[in-house]
Amino acid sequence: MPTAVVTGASSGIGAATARSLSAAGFHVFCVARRTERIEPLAAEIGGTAVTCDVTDESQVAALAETVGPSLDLLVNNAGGAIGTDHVAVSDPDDWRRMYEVNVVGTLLVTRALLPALVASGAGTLLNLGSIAGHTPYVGGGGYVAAKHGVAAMTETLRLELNGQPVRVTEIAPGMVRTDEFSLNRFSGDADKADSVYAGVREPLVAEDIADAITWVATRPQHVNVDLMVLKPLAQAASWKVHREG
Ligand code: 8X3
Repeated sequence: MPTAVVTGASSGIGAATARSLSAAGFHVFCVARRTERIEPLAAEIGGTAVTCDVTDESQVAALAETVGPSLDLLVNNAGGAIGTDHVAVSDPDDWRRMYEVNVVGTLLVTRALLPALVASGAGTLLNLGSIAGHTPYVGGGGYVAAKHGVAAMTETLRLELNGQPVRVTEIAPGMVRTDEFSLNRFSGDADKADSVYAGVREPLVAEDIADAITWVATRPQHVNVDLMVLKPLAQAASWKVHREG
């Protein structure tokens, strides 16, 4: 049975991806900090729950031990946004935290699991970027900067791994309505989180992205999808969203 690691599996795109990959025949290591979220998910899909903070090197080393010497697919999904402050008034601690979880966390997990992906002889590494990683928007601030970092890291990795049996993909979602992304961005303020999606007829949902990830992962091994950008029909760009009412 092919194996997959999904980080940030406790909610949203990560949880949906774990389910989707399991349905496609993968044994999924569901990775997140919140054990109480990933244990029932792993039980539901017959996977393995691994409690791990991706920004903690020793916890990531323990994750690699649990996964073992060979791995077919790594989905670096853990990440998130904090606030929508303009650059001029941004809190550097917010930027540090966003860089830490989106960029350094992805680096640590990639570094630890890359030998196993290579050892499989047919590995796939898939990073969750964002449209924010390609086009800046007002208030995008540290999130835009961090996701540009993820995009750059993904391209760099593809260059450095050329000749190795590991495919490298970036999935770049636009507006996806998940249980936690906007709530976290606005420190639990449900009204602010809801306003992100106000009047948008049909934002993407986590399952839409999970579908795309599973499609990319199940292409024949010689097919490398470099970048996939997914937005709802109502979103022409991060800053151009059609709202009704
Ligand atoms: C999420 C997309 O537009 O909120 O990565 O930055 S956006």
